[in-house]
Amino acid sequence: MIRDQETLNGLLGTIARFVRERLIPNEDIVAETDEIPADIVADMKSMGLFGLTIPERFGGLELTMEEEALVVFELCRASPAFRSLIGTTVGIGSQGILFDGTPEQQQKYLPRLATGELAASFALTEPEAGSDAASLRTTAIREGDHYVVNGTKRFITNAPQAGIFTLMARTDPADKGAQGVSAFIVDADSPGIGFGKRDRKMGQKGAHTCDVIFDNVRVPAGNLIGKEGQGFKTAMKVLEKGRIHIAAVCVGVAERMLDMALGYAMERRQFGQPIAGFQLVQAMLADSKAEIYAARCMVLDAARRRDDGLPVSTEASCAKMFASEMCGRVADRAVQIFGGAGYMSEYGIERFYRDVRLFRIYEGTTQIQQTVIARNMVRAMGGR
Ligand code: COS
Repeated sequence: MIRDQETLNGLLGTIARFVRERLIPNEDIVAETDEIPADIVADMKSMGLFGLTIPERFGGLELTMEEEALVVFELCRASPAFRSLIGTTVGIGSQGILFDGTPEQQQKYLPRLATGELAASFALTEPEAGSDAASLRTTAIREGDHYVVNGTKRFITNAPQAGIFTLMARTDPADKGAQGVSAFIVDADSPGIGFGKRDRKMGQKGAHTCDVIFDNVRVPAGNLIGKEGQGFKTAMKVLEKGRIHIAAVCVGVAERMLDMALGYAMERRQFGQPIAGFQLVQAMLADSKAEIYAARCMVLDAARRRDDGLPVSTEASCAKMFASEMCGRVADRAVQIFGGAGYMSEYGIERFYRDVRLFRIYEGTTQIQQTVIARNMVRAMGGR
């Protein structure tokens, strides 16, 4: 937790300057090469960005959810690939260890995650288990003091860079649902782990995903997170927090796209004046501004509730659903304001248009968020 406003403002100012001076000038290179330059990765490590959410006693910044959201708003005014580099380590890859890991597991892994020496990935999705996460088929069968893991995980973000995986696997093959699932920490260099080819994606160049194949991988029993059969709940807790984080990502990227659209509308002249003077263009700018503001308020409210220890399942899903859909609408309007130029690569806005499409899909689709929100409403009334 950052204890005073001045220090927080200092951190946010440093990130804003880093985005302006280092990240934005490198966006084209990242898009062309599908890599984040090594010197930028080094800068991100030295700024402590890999340790945003790790407790201070393990060397991290231990930001509250609200502080994390404010940092993410700033960081995401650049291509989302930069945030993605730290995203799984500060988020879904590490938080299971923090929430439900033993003190020994925390001491062993969190300090190296905080410095960026080790990257963490989250291995839940499978070829046949995406939205229906509880149907996963990867097995982890106890043999003496180890579990033997077999199965394939799909679209695993940062897998090529990962030092560890937070893995969800079925320890009770007789149970086909959530109760049979357990969570593990798996070292990425364990014998038997194989990696698929890097996925070729619509956008988010520089952020890497691939299949991870577990072939008789022996995982020490001491790497079980929590108890057998509790892994699905760990995953849900991790994803719930992750949804607030992704909603913050959407706000940051939408603000950047709106800045670009406004800048273009002020410069581009048609019918003898800048197009920003035309009311139909103004409507697109104003709708975007209002929707970003609404999403920003939702993110901060959900974050503060979580910091206060209140349940946020509904609020996290509302924020993720609204912010990601909002981001898609802002991207569409921004391309429209750019007109023909919006369709051309050199203006950069079409890249964001492709990048942000993912936000409505990953870490729970819009339809999953709707399901969670409505189920919570029905259950609160005593239904099922
Ligand atoms: N926090 C803690 N526990 C939670 C929880 C949360 N936010 N959400 C659910 N749980 C618990 C439930 O309480 C339940 O435990 P009990 O049986 O003891 O009551 C258990 O987890 C199973 O929950 P549920 O019955 O709701 O599970 P379902 O299989 O019906 O699935 C959805 C629920 C659809 C919400 C879940 O599968 C999901 O979130 N899917 C999307 C997964 C996803 O985001 N994938 C993206 C890729 S990973 S980056």
